[in-house]
Amino acid sequence: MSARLDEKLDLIYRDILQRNPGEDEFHQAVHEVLETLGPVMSRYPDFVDKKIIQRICEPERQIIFRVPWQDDKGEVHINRAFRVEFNSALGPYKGGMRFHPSVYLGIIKFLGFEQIFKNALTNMPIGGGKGGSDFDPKGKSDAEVMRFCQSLMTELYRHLGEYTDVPAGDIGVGQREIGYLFGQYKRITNRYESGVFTGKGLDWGGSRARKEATGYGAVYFVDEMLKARKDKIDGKTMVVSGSGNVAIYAIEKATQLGAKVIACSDSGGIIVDEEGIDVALLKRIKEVERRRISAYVEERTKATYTEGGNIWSVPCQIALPCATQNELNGKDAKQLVENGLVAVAEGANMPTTPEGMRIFDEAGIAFGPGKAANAGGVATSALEMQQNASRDTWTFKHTEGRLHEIMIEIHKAAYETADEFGSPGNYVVGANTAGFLKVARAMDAMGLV
Ligand code: NDP
Ligand code: 2IT
Repeated sequence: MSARLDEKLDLIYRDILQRNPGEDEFHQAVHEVLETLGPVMSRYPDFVDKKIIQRICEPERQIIFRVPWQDDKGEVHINRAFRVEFNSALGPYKGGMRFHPSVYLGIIKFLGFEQIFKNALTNMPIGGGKGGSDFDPKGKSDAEVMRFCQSLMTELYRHLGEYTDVPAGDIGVGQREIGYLFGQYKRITNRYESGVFTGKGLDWGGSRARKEATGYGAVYFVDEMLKARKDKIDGKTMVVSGSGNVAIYAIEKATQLGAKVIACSDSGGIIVDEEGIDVALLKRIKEVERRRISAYVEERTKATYTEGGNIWSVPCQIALPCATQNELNGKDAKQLVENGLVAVAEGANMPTTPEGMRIFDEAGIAFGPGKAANAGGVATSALEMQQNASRDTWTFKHTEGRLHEIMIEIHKAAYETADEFGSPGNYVVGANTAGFLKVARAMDAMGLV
Protein backbone atom coordinates (compact mmCIF):
# COMPACT_ATOMS: atom_id res chain seq x y z
CA MET A 1 0.00 0.00 0.00
CA SER A 2 2.69 2.48 0.97
CA ALA A 3 5.31 3.99 -1.32
CA ARG A 4 8.40 1.99 -2.21
CA LEU A 5 11.71 2.76 -0.60
CA ASP A 6 14.82 3.49 -2.62
CA GLU A 7 17.44 0.75 -2.66
CA LYS A 8 19.63 1.89 0.23
CA LEU A 9 16.70 2.67 2.49
CA ASP A 10 15.05 -0.63 1.59
CA LEU A 11 18.11 -2.54 2.80
CA ILE A 12 18.00 -0.63 6.07
CA TYR A 13 14.28 -1.37 6.43
CA ARG A 14 14.72 -5.10 5.78
CA ASP A 15 17.36 -5.26 8.46
CA ILE A 16 15.02 -3.50 10.89
CA LEU A 17 12.26 -6.01 10.12
CA GLN A 18 14.64 -8.84 10.86
CA ARG A 19 15.99 -7.34 14.06
CA ASN A 20 12.56 -6.48 15.46
CA PRO A 21 10.22 -9.35 14.56
CA GLY A 22 6.49 -9.07 15.26
CA GLU A 23 6.52 -5.34 16.02
CA ASP A 24 4.06 -4.27 13.32
CA GLU A 25 3.36 -0.75 14.54
CA PHE A 26 7.08 -0.05 14.92
CA HIS A 27 7.69 -1.28 11.36
CA GLN A 28 4.89 0.96 10.09
CA ALA A 29 6.26 4.05 11.86
CA VAL A 30 9.80 3.42 10.59
CA HIS A 31 8.59 2.80 7.03
CA GLU A 32 6.63 6.04 7.05
CA VAL A 33 9.75 8.00 8.00
CA LEU A 34 12.10 6.17 5.61
CA GLU A 35 9.67 6.75 2.72
CA THR A 36 10.29 10.47 3.05
CA LEU A 37 14.06 10.47 3.59
CA GLY A 38 15.31 9.68 0.04
CA PRO A 39 16.06 13.33 -0.84
CA VAL A 40 17.75 13.89 2.55
CA MET A 41 20.08 10.95 1.97
CA SER A 42 21.06 12.28 -1.47
CA ARG A 43 21.82 15.68 -0.05
CA TYR A 44 23.69 14.42 3.03
CA PRO A 45 25.69 11.33 1.97
CA ASP A 46 27.74 11.77 5.13
CA PHE A 47 24.74 10.69 7.22
CA VAL A 48 24.55 7.50 5.15
CA ASP A 49 28.23 6.69 5.74
CA LYS A 50 27.86 7.34 9.44
CA LYS A 51 24.78 5.11 9.60
CA ILE A 52 22.71 7.80 11.31
CA ILE A 53 19.42 6.19 10.21
CA GLN A 54 20.36 2.77 11.56
CA ARG A 55 21.42 4.42 14.83
CA ILE A 56 18.18 6.42 15.13
CA CYS A 57 16.12 3.26 14.58
CA GLU A 58 17.80 1.40 17.44
CA PRO A 59 16.69 2.57 20.91
CA GLU A 60 19.50 3.68 23.21
CA ARG A 61 17.98 1.59 26.00
CA GLN A 62 14.86 -0.58 26.51
CA ILE A 63 13.54 -1.51 29.92
CA ILE A 64 10.94 -4.26 30.36
CA PHE A 65 9.79 -5.25 33.82
CA ARG A 66 7.21 -7.09 35.93
CA VAL A 67 4.57 -5.14 37.84
CA PRO A 68 2.84 -7.26 40.50
CA TRP A 69 -0.12 -5.72 42.36
CA GLN A 70 -3.16 -6.72 44.39
CA ASP A 71 -6.76 -5.82 43.62
CA ASP A 72 -9.32 -4.76 46.24
CA LYS A 73 -10.26 -8.39 46.89
CA GLY A 74 -6.66 -9.37 47.54
CA GLU A 75 -6.18 -11.21 44.26
CA VAL A 76 -2.69 -10.91 42.78
CA HIS A 77 -2.20 -9.59 39.23
CA ILE A 78 0.93 -9.42 37.09
CA ASN A 79 1.35 -6.81 34.38
CA ARG A 80 4.25 -6.01 32.12
CA ALA A 81 5.65 -2.51 31.82
CA PHE A 82 8.03 -0.83 29.38
CA ARG A 83 10.15 2.24 29.06
CA VAL A 84 11.94 2.69 25.76
CA GLU A 85 14.61 5.38 25.98
CA PHE A 86 14.99 5.99 22.29
CA ASN A 87 17.17 9.01 21.67
CA SER A 88 18.83 11.61 23.91
CA ALA A 89 20.67 13.70 21.30
CA LEU A 90 18.55 16.78 22.01
CA GLY A 91 17.78 16.38 25.71
CA PRO A 92 16.54 13.94 28.34
CA TYR A 93 14.24 11.20 27.05
CA LYS A 94 10.75 12.68 26.98
CA GLY A 95 7.41 11.06 26.26
CA GLY A 96 4.26 9.72 27.83
CA MET A 97 3.24 6.50 29.58
CA ARG A 98 0.32 4.54 28.07
CA PHE A 99 -1.83 2.16 30.12
CA HIS A 100 -3.96 0.03 27.79
CA PRO A 101 -4.43 -3.75 27.44
CA SER A 102 -3.12 -3.60 23.84
CA VAL A 103 0.31 -2.33 24.95
CA TYR A 104 3.33 -4.45 23.98
CA LEU A 105 6.87 -3.61 22.92
CA GLY A 106 5.91 -2.85 19.29
CA ILE A 107 3.47 -0.12 20.36
CA ILE A 108 5.86 1.52 22.81
CA LYS A 109 8.63 1.46 20.20
CA PHE A 110 6.48 3.06 17.51
CA LEU A 111 5.45 5.78 19.94
CA GLY A 112 9.01 6.32 21.16
CA PHE A 113 10.34 6.45 17.61
CA GLU A 114 7.79 9.08 16.52
CA GLN A 115 8.45 11.02 19.70
CA ILE A 116 12.08 11.63 18.65
CA PHE A 117 11.07 13.61 15.57
CA LYS A 118 8.05 15.27 17.17
CA ASN A 119 10.12 16.53 20.07
CA ALA A 120 12.80 17.81 17.69
CA LEU A 121 10.15 19.77 15.79
CA THR A 122 9.11 21.61 18.94
CA ASN A 123 12.58 23.18 19.08
CA MET A 124 12.69 22.44 22.80
CA PRO A 125 15.61 20.58 24.45
CA ILE A 126 13.96 17.15 24.72
CA GLY A 127 14.96 13.70 23.47
CA GLY A 128 12.50 10.92 22.66
CA GLY A 129 11.13 8.09 24.78
CA LYS A 130 7.89 6.35 25.65
CA GLY A 131 6.60 3.86 28.19
CA GLY A 132 3.54 2.07 29.35
CA SER A 133 1.93 -1.12 30.47
CA ASP A 134 -0.72 -3.63 29.41
CA PHE A 135 -2.61 -2.67 32.62
CA ASP A 136 -6.23 -1.70 31.92
CA PRO A 137 -7.36 1.15 34.19
CA LYS A 138 -11.01 0.74 33.07
CA GLY A 139 -13.24 -0.47 35.89
CA LYS A 140 -10.46 -0.29 38.49
CA SER A 141 -10.93 1.56 41.77
CA ASP A 142 -8.70 4.53 42.68
CA ALA A 143 -6.98 2.31 45.26
CA GLU A 144 -6.21 -0.35 42.64
CA VAL A 145 -4.81 2.22 40.21
CA MET A 146 -2.70 3.65 43.06
CA ARG A 147 -1.26 0.26 44.03
CA PHE A 148 -0.46 -0.50 40.40
CA CYS A 149 1.26 2.89 39.90
CA GLN A 150 3.26 2.50 43.11
CA SER A 151 4.42 -0.97 42.12
CA LEU A 152 5.39 0.23 38.64
CA MET A 153 7.34 3.19 40.00
CA THR A 154 9.16 1.04 42.56
CA GLU A 155 11.05 -0.36 39.57
CA LEU A 156 10.97 2.55 37.11
CA TYR A 157 12.24 5.29 39.47
CA ARG A 158 15.89 4.22 39.08
CA HIS A 159 15.76 5.00 35.35
CA LEU A 160 14.19 8.47 35.65
CA GLY A 161 15.41 11.95 36.52
CA GLU A 162 14.87 15.51 35.37
CA TYR A 163 18.10 15.30 33.32
CA THR A 164 17.63 11.64 32.34
CA ASP A 165 14.08 10.61 31.48
CA VAL A 166 10.86 12.59 32.02
CA PRO A 167 7.55 10.73 31.54
CA ALA A 168 4.06 12.22 31.16
CA GLY A 169 0.58 10.94 30.28
CA ASP A 170 -0.88 9.23 27.23
CA ILE A 171 -3.84 6.86 26.76
CA GLY A 172 -5.09 5.76 30.20
CA VAL A 173 -2.66 8.00 32.08
CA GLY A 174 -3.95 11.37 33.23
CA GLN A 175 -3.42 13.55 36.26
CA ARG A 176 -4.63 10.88 38.72
CA GLU A 177 -2.03 8.37 37.54
CA ILE A 178 0.74 11.02 37.30
CA GLY A 179 -0.03 11.92 40.93
CA TYR A 180 0.40 8.34 42.16
CA LEU A 181 3.53 7.83 40.06
CA PHE A 182 5.14 11.12 41.13
CA GLY A 183 4.21 10.52 44.78
CA GLN A 184 5.99 7.18 44.80
CA TYR A 185 9.03 8.62 43.00
CA LYS A 186 9.27 11.39 45.58
CA ARG A 187 8.96 8.92 48.43
CA ILE A 188 11.62 6.51 47.17
CA THR A 189 14.16 9.16 46.15
CA ASN A 190 13.45 11.62 48.98
CA ARG A 191 13.59 14.41 46.39
CA TYR A 192 10.91 16.88 45.34
CA GLU A 193 12.12 16.75 41.77
CA SER A 194 9.23 18.45 39.97
CA GLY A 195 10.89 18.29 36.56
CA VAL A 196 10.92 14.49 36.51
CA PHE A 197 7.26 14.31 35.43
CA THR A 198 4.98 16.53 33.38
CA GLY A 199 1.21 16.73 33.39
CA LYS A 200 1.23 17.27 37.16
CA GLY A 201 -1.63 18.94 39.03
CA LEU A 202 -1.58 22.74 39.23
CA ASP A 203 -1.10 22.66 43.02
CA TRP A 204 2.00 20.48 42.81
CA GLY A 205 4.17 21.75 39.98
CA GLY A 206 1.94 21.31 36.94
CA SER A 207 1.72 23.86 34.15
CA ARG A 208 -1.38 25.76 33.23
CA ALA A 209 -2.59 24.82 29.73
CA ARG A 210 -0.80 21.43 29.72
CA LYS A 211 -4.11 19.57 30.00
CA GLU A 212 -5.49 21.57 27.07
CA ALA A 213 -2.27 21.68 25.05
CA THR A 214 -2.45 18.69 22.71
CA GLY A 215 -6.03 19.32 21.58
CA TYR A 216 -5.61 23.09 21.37
CA GLY A 217 -2.34 22.64 19.50
CA ALA A 218 -3.91 20.31 16.92
CA VAL A 219 -6.59 22.90 16.20
CA TYR A 220 -3.97 25.67 15.92
CA PHE A 221 -2.20 23.45 13.40
CA VAL A 222 -5.39 23.10 11.34
CA ASP A 223 -5.81 26.85 11.53
CA GLU A 224 -2.30 27.35 10.09
CA MET A 225 -2.84 24.77 7.31
CA LEU A 226 -6.08 26.46 6.30
CA LYS A 227 -4.56 29.94 6.44
CA ALA A 228 -1.80 28.72 4.09
CA ARG A 229 -4.64 27.87 1.68
CA LYS A 230 -6.42 31.18 2.25
CA ASP A 231 -9.17 29.35 4.12
CA LYS A 232 -10.31 29.37 7.78
CA ILE A 233 -11.79 27.19 10.54
CA ASP A 234 -14.70 29.49 11.26
CA GLY A 235 -17.95 27.98 9.96
CA LYS A 236 -16.55 24.52 9.17
CA THR A 237 -18.13 21.27 10.37
CA MET A 238 -15.77 19.01 12.23
CA VAL A 239 -15.65 15.45 13.51
CA VAL A 240 -13.31 14.42 16.32
CA SER A 241 -12.72 10.76 17.19
CA GLY A 242 -12.15 9.73 20.81
CA SER A 243 -13.43 11.55 23.89
CA GLY A 244 -10.32 11.56 26.05
CA ASN A 245 -7.86 14.30 26.92
CA VAL A 246 -6.85 15.20 23.36
CA ALA A 247 -10.36 14.98 21.88
CA ILE A 248 -12.06 17.08 24.59
CA TYR A 249 -9.70 20.03 24.24
CA ALA A 250 -9.61 19.83 20.45
CA ILE A 251 -13.40 20.13 20.53
CA GLU A 252 -13.18 23.05 22.97
CA LYS A 253 -10.68 25.08 20.89
CA ALA A 254 -12.36 24.30 17.56
CA THR A 255 -15.67 25.49 18.98
CA GLN A 256 -14.01 28.68 20.27
CA LEU A 257 -12.67 29.33 16.76
CA GLY A 258 -16.12 29.02 15.22
CA ALA A 259 -16.18 25.41 13.99
CA LYS A 260 -19.17 23.19 14.66
CA VAL A 261 -18.04 19.85 16.08
CA ILE A 262 -20.85 17.41 15.44
CA ALA A 263 -19.43 14.03 16.48
CA CYS A 264 -17.04 12.28 18.86
CA SER A 265 -16.57 8.69 20.03
CA ASP A 266 -15.08 6.13 22.37
CA SER A 267 -14.21 2.50 21.78
CA GLY A 268 -17.87 1.58 22.36
CA GLY A 269 -19.64 3.88 19.91
CA ILE A 270 -20.23 7.35 18.48
CA ILE A 271 -22.20 10.43 19.45
CA VAL A 272 -23.67 12.71 16.81
CA ASP A 273 -24.97 16.09 17.95
CA GLU A 274 -25.96 18.26 14.98
CA GLU A 275 -26.25 21.31 17.24
CA GLY A 276 -22.59 21.01 18.18
CA ILE A 277 -21.03 18.95 20.99
CA ASP A 278 -21.68 20.43 24.44
CA VAL A 279 -18.11 20.52 25.78
CA ALA A 280 -19.07 21.27 29.38
CA LEU A 281 -21.30 18.19 29.45
CA LEU A 282 -18.62 16.06 27.79
CA LYS A 283 -16.06 17.19 30.39
CA ARG A 284 -18.38 16.37 33.27
CA ILE A 285 -19.12 12.86 31.92
CA LYS A 286 -15.52 12.01 31.07
CA GLU A 287 -13.38 13.94 33.56
CA VAL A 288 -15.56 14.13 36.65
CA GLU A 289 -17.88 11.13 36.48
CA ARG A 290 -15.49 8.90 34.45
CA ARG A 291 -18.40 7.44 32.47
CA ARG A 292 -18.77 6.30 28.84
CA ILE A 293 -19.93 8.79 26.18
CA SER A 294 -23.21 6.89 25.80
CA ALA A 295 -24.25 8.88 28.90
CA TYR A 296 -24.21 12.07 26.76
CA VAL A 297 -27.60 11.35 25.15
CA GLU A 298 -29.27 10.99 28.55
CA GLU A 299 -29.03 14.79 28.85
CA ARG A 300 -28.86 15.92 25.21
CA THR A 301 -31.93 14.16 23.95
CA LYS A 302 -31.59 15.41 20.35
CA ALA A 303 -28.16 13.83 20.06
CA THR A 304 -27.79 10.18 19.01
CA TYR A 305 -25.54 7.41 20.25
CA THR A 306 -24.70 4.54 17.89
CA GLU A 307 -23.02 1.57 19.43
CA GLY A 308 -20.10 0.36 17.32
CA GLY A 309 -20.72 3.10 14.70
CA ASN A 310 -18.00 4.35 12.36
CA ILE A 311 -17.30 8.01 13.10
CA TRP A 312 -15.70 8.59 9.68
CA SER A 313 -19.04 7.99 7.99
CA VAL A 314 -20.30 11.28 9.47
CA PRO A 315 -19.88 13.98 6.76
CA CYS A 316 -17.54 16.82 7.75
CA GLN A 317 -15.03 19.30 6.35
CA ILE A 318 -12.37 18.78 9.02
CA ALA A 319 -11.52 15.41 10.58
CA LEU A 320 -9.43 15.11 13.74
CA PRO A 321 -8.53 11.53 14.67
CA CYS A 322 -7.76 11.80 18.40
CA ALA A 323 -8.17 8.23 19.71
CA THR A 324 -5.54 5.68 18.71
CA GLN A 325 -3.25 4.21 16.02
CA ASN A 326 -4.69 2.97 12.71
CA GLU A 327 -8.22 4.13 13.52
CA LEU A 328 -8.72 5.71 10.08
CA ASN A 329 -8.17 3.38 7.10
CA GLY A 330 -8.29 3.70 3.32
CA LYS A 331 -12.01 3.08 3.12
CA ASP A 332 -12.70 5.74 5.75
CA ALA A 333 -10.42 8.20 3.95
CA LYS A 334 -12.24 7.61 0.66
CA GLN A 335 -15.60 8.20 2.27
CA LEU A 336 -14.40 11.38 4.01
CA VAL A 337 -13.06 12.75 0.71
CA GLU A 338 -16.34 11.95 -1.06
CA ASN A 339 -18.20 13.74 1.74
CA GLY A 340 -16.33 17.02 1.13
CA LEU A 341 -13.32 16.84 3.45
CA VAL A 342 -10.88 19.77 3.40
CA ALA A 343 -8.37 19.08 6.20
CA VAL A 344 -7.17 16.39 8.61
CA ALA A 345 -4.93 16.82 11.65
CA GLU A 346 -3.75 13.84 13.65
CA GLY A 347 -4.33 14.52 17.34
CA ALA A 348 -3.51 10.86 18.01
CA ASN A 349 -0.23 9.16 17.13
CA MET A 350 -0.30 7.36 13.75
CA PRO A 351 -4.12 7.21 13.55
CA THR A 352 -4.17 7.12 9.73
CA THR A 353 -3.11 3.94 7.94
CA PRO A 354 -0.61 4.23 5.03
CA GLU A 355 -3.49 3.63 2.58
CA GLY A 356 -5.53 6.40 4.23
CA MET A 357 -2.58 8.78 3.94
CA ARG A 358 -2.14 7.95 0.26
CA ILE A 359 -5.81 8.71 -0.45
CA PHE A 360 -5.65 12.06 1.37
CA ASP A 361 -2.46 12.94 -0.50
CA GLU A 362 -3.94 12.11 -3.90
CA ALA A 363 -7.09 14.10 -3.11
CA GLY A 364 -5.02 17.17 -2.16
CA ILE A 365 -6.37 17.26 1.41
CA ALA A 366 -4.41 19.41 3.90
CA PHE A 367 -2.98 16.64 6.07
CA GLY A 368 -1.20 17.41 9.36
CA PRO A 369 0.69 14.32 10.59
CA GLY A 370 0.78 13.58 14.31
CA LYS A 371 4.47 14.42 14.70
CA ALA A 372 3.60 18.02 13.87
CA ALA A 373 -0.11 18.37 14.68
CA ASN A 374 -0.08 16.83 18.17
CA ALA A 375 3.31 18.22 19.24
CA GLY A 376 1.64 20.93 21.34
CA GLY A 377 1.26 18.49 24.23
CA VAL A 378 4.90 17.61 24.58
CA ALA A 379 5.93 21.20 23.80
CA THR A 380 3.87 22.38 26.76
CA SER A 381 5.43 19.59 28.83
CA ALA A 382 8.77 21.23 28.03
CA LEU A 383 7.28 24.55 29.18
CA GLU A 384 6.27 22.79 32.41
CA MET A 385 9.90 21.61 32.82
CA GLN A 386 11.05 25.20 32.25
CA GLN A 387 8.73 26.49 34.96
CA ASN A 388 9.86 23.74 37.34
CA ALA A 389 13.55 24.48 36.69
CA SER A 390 13.05 28.17 37.47
CA ARG A 391 10.57 27.48 40.33
CA ASP A 392 8.07 29.67 38.55
CA THR A 393 4.42 29.43 37.51
CA TRP A 394 3.12 31.18 34.44
CA THR A 395 -0.41 32.36 33.74
CA PHE A 396 -2.76 30.43 31.47
CA LYS A 397 -2.68 33.27 28.95
CA HIS A 398 1.10 33.36 28.78
CA THR A 399 1.45 29.56 28.53
CA GLU A 400 -1.25 29.24 25.90
CA GLY A 401 0.39 32.10 24.00
CA ARG A 402 3.70 30.21 23.98
CA LEU A 403 1.91 27.07 22.81
CA HIS A 404 0.28 29.00 19.97
CA GLU A 405 3.63 30.47 18.87
CA ILE A 406 5.23 27.03 18.95
CA MET A 407 2.47 25.52 16.77
CA ILE A 408 2.87 28.36 14.26
CA GLU A 409 6.62 27.67 14.16
CA ILE A 410 6.13 23.91 13.74
CA HIS A 411 3.75 24.53 10.86
CA LYS A 412 6.22 26.92 9.26
CA ALA A 413 9.12 24.48 9.62
CA ALA A 414 7.11 21.59 8.14
CA TYR A 415 5.74 23.75 5.32
CA GLU A 416 9.08 25.29 4.34
CA THR A 417 11.02 22.04 4.64
CA ALA A 418 8.51 20.23 2.41
CA ASP A 419 9.04 22.96 -0.17
CA GLU A 420 12.81 22.84 0.13
CA PHE A 421 12.89 19.06 -0.37
CA GLY A 422 10.66 19.05 -3.44
CA SER A 423 7.25 18.14 -1.97
CA PRO A 424 5.35 21.42 -1.58
CA GLY A 425 2.30 21.17 0.68
CA ASN A 426 3.28 17.70 1.95
CA TYR A 427 3.49 18.10 5.74
CA VAL A 428 4.50 14.45 6.18
CA VAL A 429 7.68 15.01 4.19
CA GLY A 430 8.22 18.39 5.87
CA ALA A 431 7.78 17.17 9.45
CA ASN A 432 9.82 13.99 9.03
CA THR A 433 12.64 15.79 7.25
CA ALA A 434 12.86 18.78 9.58
CA GLY A 435 12.71 16.54 12.69
CA PHE A 436 15.22 14.07 11.30
CA LEU A 437 17.75 16.71 10.27
CA LYS A 438 17.80 18.32 13.69
CA VAL A 439 18.41 15.01 15.48
CA ALA A 440 20.89 13.78 12.87
CA ARG A 441 23.00 16.93 13.12
CA ALA A 442 23.12 16.70 16.91
CA MET A 443 24.03 13.00 16.79
CA ASP A 444 26.73 13.69 14.24
CA ALA A 445 28.21 16.49 16.35
CA MET A 446 28.44 14.21 19.38
CA GLY A 447 30.46 11.50 17.60
CA LEU A 448 29.81 7.78 17.61
CA VAL A 449 27.83 7.44 20.83
P1 NDP B 1 -7.24 9.20 26.75
O1 NDP B 1 -6.99 7.93 27.49
O2 NDP B 1 -7.56 10.42 27.52
O3 NDP B 1 -8.39 8.98 25.68
C1 NDP B 1 -8.29 8.02 24.70
C2 NDP B 1 -9.54 8.03 23.84
O4 NDP B 1 -9.33 7.21 22.70
C3 NDP B 1 -10.75 7.46 24.56
O5 NDP B 1 -11.90 8.05 24.05
C4 NDP B 1 -10.67 5.99 24.18
O6 NDP B 1 -11.91 5.32 24.24
C5 NDP B 1 -10.19 6.07 22.75
N1 NDP B 1 -9.41 4.87 22.46
C6 NDP B 1 -8.22 4.51 23.03
N2 NDP B 1 -7.80 3.34 22.57
C7 NDP B 1 -8.72 2.94 21.67
C8 NDP B 1 -8.85 1.82 20.86
N3 NDP B 1 -7.91 0.85 20.85
N4 NDP B 1 -9.93 1.74 20.05
C9 NDP B 1 -10.88 2.73 20.05
N5 NDP B 1 -10.80 3.84 20.82
C10 NDP B 1 -9.76 3.93 21.61
O7 NDP B 1 -5.93 9.42 25.85
P2 NDP B 1 -5.42 10.75 25.15
O8 NDP B 1 -6.56 11.59 24.74
O9 NDP B 1 -4.36 11.33 25.99
O10 NDP B 1 -4.70 10.15 23.84
C11 NDP B 1 -5.36 9.99 22.60
C12 NDP B 1 -4.34 9.90 21.49
O11 NDP B 1 -3.55 11.10 21.46
C13 NDP B 1 -3.32 8.76 21.62
O12 NDP B 1 -2.98 8.31 20.33
C14 NDP B 1 -2.11 9.44 22.24
O13 NDP B 1 -0.92 8.74 21.95
C15 NDP B 1 -2.17 10.78 21.52
N6 NDP B 1 -1.46 11.89 22.16
C16 NDP B 1 -1.72 12.26 23.44
C17 NDP B 1 -1.08 13.34 24.00
C18 NDP B 1 -1.40 13.84 25.37
O14 NDP B 1 -0.88 14.88 25.74
N7 NDP B 1 -2.25 13.18 26.14
C19 NDP B 1 -0.05 14.08 23.25
C20 NDP B 1 0.09 13.66 21.89
C21 NDP B 1 -0.58 12.60 21.37
P3 NDP B 1 -12.20 4.32 25.48
O15 NDP B 1 -12.34 5.21 26.67
O16 NDP B 1 -13.44 3.61 25.09
O17 NDP B 1 -10.99 3.41 25.55
O1 2IT C 1 2.45 11.49 22.43
C1 2IT C 1 2.81 12.46 23.13
O2 2IT C 1 3.43 13.41 22.64
C2 2IT C 1 2.41 12.49 24.54
N1 2IT C 1 1.71 11.58 24.99
C3 2IT C 1 2.85 13.60 25.44
C4 2IT C 1 4.28 13.41 25.85
C5 2IT C 1 4.78 14.37 26.90
O3 2IT C 1 5.89 14.10 27.39
O4 2IT C 1 4.11 15.34 27.24
